[in-house]
Amino acid sequence: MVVATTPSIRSEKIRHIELPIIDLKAERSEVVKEIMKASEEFGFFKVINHPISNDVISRIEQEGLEFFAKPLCVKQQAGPANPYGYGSKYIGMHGDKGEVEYILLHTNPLCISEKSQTISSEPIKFGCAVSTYIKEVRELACDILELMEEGLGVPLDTSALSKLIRDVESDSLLRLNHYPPLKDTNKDTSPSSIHHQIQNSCSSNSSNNNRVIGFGEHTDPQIVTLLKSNDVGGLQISLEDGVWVPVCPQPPSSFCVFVGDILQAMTNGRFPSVRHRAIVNTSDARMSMAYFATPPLTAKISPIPELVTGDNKKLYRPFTWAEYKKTTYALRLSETRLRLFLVE
Ligand code: GA4
Repeated sequence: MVVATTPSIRSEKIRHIELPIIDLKAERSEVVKEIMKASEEFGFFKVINHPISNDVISRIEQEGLEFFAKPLCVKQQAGPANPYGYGSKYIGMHGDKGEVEYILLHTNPLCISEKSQTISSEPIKFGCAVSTYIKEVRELACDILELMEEGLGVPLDTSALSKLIRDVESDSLLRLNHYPPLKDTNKDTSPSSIHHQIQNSCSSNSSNNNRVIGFGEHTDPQIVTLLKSNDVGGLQISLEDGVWVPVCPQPPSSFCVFVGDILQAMTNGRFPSVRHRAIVNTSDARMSMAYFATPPLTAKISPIPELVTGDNKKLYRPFTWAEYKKTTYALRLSETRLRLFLVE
C-alpha cells in the first residue's frame, strides 16, 4: 500500500520576475514574435484581449463555485475521478496528494452529459455552460497553436498542431480545481495582515516559508494547457532547478498558456514544457479551470520535419499519444516522462 502525505515546503528559492503578457489584438507579426520568444524562454505566457466573453467564463465559474460549495458527501456522488468525475486530495493513482479538490472531464459531449447528471441538480444548465466554454477555449487554443505554427515556419496548410485538437477524436480534458484557503476560519483582518495580503496577491501570501502544496510540481503531458483562474495567487512556474516564479493572477481576464510535453516533442525541444505547481493560499479560495489540448489517442507524435535540420538532430522517437498517456499515468506526478522517449 502507498502511504501518501500532503507535502509542504520549507525555505526554497522564489524569484519574482515579470512573465510575458501577450496582447492578442496587437499586430499579428508582433504577436507571433512574442509567442515564439515566450515559448522558447519560459514555455509559458499569459494572453489578454482574447475572444472568450466574460459571460461564457462566468457561467462555468459559477457552476464550479456552486459545486465546490456543496457538502463533501454530495460532491462524492460525482466521484471517484477514475478517471473522470470528482476527486479530492489524491492526484493520479500513485499516492500523489495535494490540498485540492477537482472535477476532471473529458471534453467529448458524451462524457459531459453523463457526468453532468451526478455533478449538478440542473445537468442541462451545467452541461451547456461546460460545452460552450470548451468550444470557445478550444478555438482560442487553435488560434494560439496557429500563431506558433507561423512562428516555427511550419507550412500553414498542414496545421500540424491545431489539427490535432480540432479532430473529433481529440482526447482533450477540462479540469476545475478548487483550493480551499489554509485558514478557512480564524481570519486575521488586522490592517497589517491586509497590507501583507495585498503585497502578496501574486503569490500564495504565506507569511512564513512553510508553503502547503495544492497541486505538486509537474509538466502537463498534452500539447498546450489554457488556464483561467480567479484573482487569487498560488500558481508558480519553475524556470531553473529549484527556483520558483509566482504567476500573478492579473489581469483578471487573462489566460495562462503552458507548453506541454507533446509540444516539446513536436518542436524537437525548441519549446520546453513548463514545470509548474499550485501553492495553497492562506486566506482565500483559489479556483482554476484548465483546458488540456490533446491529440487523438491514435495520433502519431514526432518532431515536425521542418524543425529537424542539420544541427538540430531528431531528439525524440515517434510514439502515439496512447503510448505517451499510458507511460504518464504509470508514473508519479513530478516525473520527467519525455526522457523515456529520447532517441538513443
Ligand atoms: C497532469 C495534467 C492533468 O491535470 C492530468 C493529470 C493526471 C491526473 O490528475 O490524473 C496525472 C498528471 C496530469 C500527470 C501524471 C499522472 C497523470 C496525475 C498523475 C500522477 C489530468 C493529466 O493528463 O496528467
